[in-house]
Amino acid sequence: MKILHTSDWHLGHTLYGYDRQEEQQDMLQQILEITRKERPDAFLLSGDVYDIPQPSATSQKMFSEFMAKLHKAVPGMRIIVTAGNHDSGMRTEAFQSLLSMVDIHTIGTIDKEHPENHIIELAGKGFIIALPYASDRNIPDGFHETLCSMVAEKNTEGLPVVMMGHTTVKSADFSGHDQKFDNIIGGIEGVDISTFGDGFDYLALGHIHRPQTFHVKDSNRLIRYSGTPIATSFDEDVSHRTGVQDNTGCTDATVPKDAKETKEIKDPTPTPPLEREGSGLSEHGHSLWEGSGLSEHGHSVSIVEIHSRGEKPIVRTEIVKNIHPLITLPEDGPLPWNEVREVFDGYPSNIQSYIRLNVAIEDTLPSSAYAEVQEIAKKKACRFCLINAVRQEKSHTATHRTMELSEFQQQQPIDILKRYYHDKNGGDLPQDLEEMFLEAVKELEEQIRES
Ligand SMILES: [Mn+2]
Repeated sequence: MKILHTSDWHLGHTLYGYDRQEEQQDMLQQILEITRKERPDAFLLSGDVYDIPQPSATSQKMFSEFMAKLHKAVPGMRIIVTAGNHDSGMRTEAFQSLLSMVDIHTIGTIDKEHPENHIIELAGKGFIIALPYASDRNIPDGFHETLCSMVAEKNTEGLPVVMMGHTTVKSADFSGHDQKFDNIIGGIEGVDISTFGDGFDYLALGHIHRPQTFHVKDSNRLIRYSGTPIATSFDEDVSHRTGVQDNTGCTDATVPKDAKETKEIKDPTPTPPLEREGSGLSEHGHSLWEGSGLSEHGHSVSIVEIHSRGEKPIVRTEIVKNIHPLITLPEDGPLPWNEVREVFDGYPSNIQSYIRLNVAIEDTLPSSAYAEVQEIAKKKACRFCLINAVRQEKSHTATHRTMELSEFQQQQPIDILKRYYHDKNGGDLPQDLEEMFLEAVKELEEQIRES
């Protein structure tokens, strides 16, 4: 069985108020061409089709026209679309009866009464278990295992089994993820891999925008996030962070030919205090997966081939390029305002990219900075988005060290905030912020008790 795995399209997404329709149409066109070339048996879209639960008519039209093209391009191919946390589950299913006539399955909600509705059989090829995003309490205990055993019963020929989901798995790498909009993702740690049971060969996940693979220990099973085909935030610069040497597939024009590991830039997006390590340990201390074995070359869709049940899936990526790349200047990290202004002034005027400027400051940004930047932007084709003021590390000694999971679990939320604030700003958390935070936590706890 050959599948194309993608997720997190976020159709209708705007970046700092700029419309991205043109890029999204181009992204879809590239995915169409890849599909035409690869001719998979199934096309899997693992959630976050749209950016918001009530997408505009334009976004919906973009999606439905694309589905029609996809179906026409490879007529026998199954298309399976599940809802992500950005989608409305009910809306995802609105046209299901009609779409199923052309082998398009849209699954938006958990069907406890009819679990068989989550199973799609590709005769003689394999099985797909399709699960949308759902909060823990909407998924009955052991639901994944029930589905796996239903499939196992039918699967007398030993065909491959693929599961789809939209969630956070433990130890996933969040870097670049815009958590402002995704704070309801099953806790900071996410779901233990064992939750999914062992009745699948490949788990096609959506939700985390950074592509990554987990190898389930002592088995051939793979769990993978395909990642976003085009970035939804400046921090989703996949190729930068992986330090890929061969960058032929880079989508981001800031990556030089001899791309090397760039240091992490301090940004306003929170990163989780847990840092990913070489292996993930479950609560019981045994390793559930081993580190990623697949190198990542920028934003892409994944092509997966599995020959039979129990055999190791073969994964490769097909690059998707963004016609309007997201660029952070200066390339080598923040500089003082005067220098950044010069860098921006010297940026080619004909590149239609999005621009973020990283400015190193000691106290505050010069008040004239925005006016000056607007003036420069007027002469250029690029879309200026923001100035990211990065406070210079003063003499403070950051508590920058990895915390053990057990240690982290013993921390109070306020301690985590204090640590985070200190790492970010080099000082102590102001009293008023502390009070505000404690009050919010208290309110939340009351709400949880009442519900
Ligand atoms: Mn997403």
